[in-house]
Amino acid sequence: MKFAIPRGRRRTVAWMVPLLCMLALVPGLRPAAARADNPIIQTIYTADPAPLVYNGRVYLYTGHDEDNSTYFTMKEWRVWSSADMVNWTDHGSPLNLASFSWASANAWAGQTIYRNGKFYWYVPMTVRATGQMGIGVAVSNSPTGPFTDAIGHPLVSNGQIDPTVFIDDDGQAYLYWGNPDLWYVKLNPDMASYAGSPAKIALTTAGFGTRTGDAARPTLFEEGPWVYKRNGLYYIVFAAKCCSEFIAYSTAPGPTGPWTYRGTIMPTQGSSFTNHPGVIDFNGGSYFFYHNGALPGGGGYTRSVAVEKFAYRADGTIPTITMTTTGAPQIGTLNPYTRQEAETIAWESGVETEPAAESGMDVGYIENGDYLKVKGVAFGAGASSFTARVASGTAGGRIELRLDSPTGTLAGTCTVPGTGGWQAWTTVSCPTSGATGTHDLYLRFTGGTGYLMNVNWWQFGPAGGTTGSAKRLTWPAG
Ligand code: FUB
Repeated sequence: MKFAIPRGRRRTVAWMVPLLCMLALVPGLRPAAARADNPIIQTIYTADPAPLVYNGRVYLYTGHDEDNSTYFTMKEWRVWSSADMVNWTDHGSPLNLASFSWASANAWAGQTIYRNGKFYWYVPMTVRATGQMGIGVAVSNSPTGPFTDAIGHPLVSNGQIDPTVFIDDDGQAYLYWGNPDLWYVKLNPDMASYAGSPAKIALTTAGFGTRTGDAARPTLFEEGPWVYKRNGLYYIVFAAKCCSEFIAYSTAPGPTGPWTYRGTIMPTQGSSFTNHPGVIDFNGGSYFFYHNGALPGGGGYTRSVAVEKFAYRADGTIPTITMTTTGAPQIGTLNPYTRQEAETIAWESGVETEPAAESGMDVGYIENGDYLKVKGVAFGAGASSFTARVASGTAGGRIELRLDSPTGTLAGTCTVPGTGGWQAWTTVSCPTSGATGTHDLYLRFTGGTGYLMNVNWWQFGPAGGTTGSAKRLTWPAG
């Protein structure tokens, strides 16, 4: 089903294309457009990243800044995932304010953790009955949901925000949260109740640095704590000072301190007066997630999640990390000979995503000249065919398969017919040639005016394979 989203940001992205083409003519600037893969999500504005490593993938939980926001107008949370840190799959929104009968507004920064076969997502919201911020917990059997309210009421509610959750090696789980204070409570093994009472972590200047000019907040701690343990050392990374914020961190020998302030991780940068950290180790590397206002139309209330790879120093301290437009390097390559969701994207121009009636999400709102970039696609000895699951409520269009840029080598063109509806799915296939080795793949959409088609998934057939027919096929849904 089509639903209306303000399209101002999309149009602003589109006007960049001629500019980038002109820049491409300047010696030394040619690859700039193709390399800009950070922020990692471009279809909507996202904020407050909370990554979780599970089963060989990074699941990324974010908030969603509404287009044209003039406040933290946030109604839902979103989930994305990636195995390679550059191509991110959109899993939609499995949790929103309506999931909590007691909540009324402000779907702000949360975090998800795995325990005993279930995923627990801690999120702050306004409690309707009190008008104060409280923290709820949602639960699911899957990292991508659906999530439901685990207890039917706030887990904690003291007007403060930004929960982070951590399970120590002895199995004790801790929930931390706060702005302006820093609170914690020991969670019970069910992850949805707690023993004892919430307590404050003492905000000392030795522990959290010195802020000047604000007597009410003598330390740098502002909000957005992210607690974890690495090589026996406990870390709390947090948004520091306001406003604009920077990201700082402290370490401790135990989960509740005593904390020692260690300095800046990410200086104030990036057109958003907030920032928000999420830190993981994945596949042998360390990654720092944050948000900024780098997308067109971006700013303090229209933020976007980005990521950088970094290396801890030998003593466990964290180097200064600077925002980039390139982001983290790709881990491995993407296999085009297995089915890939169309909503697995490194970069895009002009498209949006939506729930697909037959499965998962689809890419929609596609107009002439829009494109998807999928990074580091390993064609190997060569592809001979391309198959895509498509729908069109108009007359359809064409999918051009281009290598390394939206105007790069054309490896094939698939014609998409009108199918009688935006969720009336059919499968089309076309021959391809010249796609060998590893390339960034661009699915560039062409056709008439207005919306052309939706795409649910795609897959190449290898040279010598059996899916090289140019005819239109009708395959079962899913
Ligand atoms: O996204 C709303 C609020 O902005 C978060 O809860 C804070 O951490 C800040 O990023």
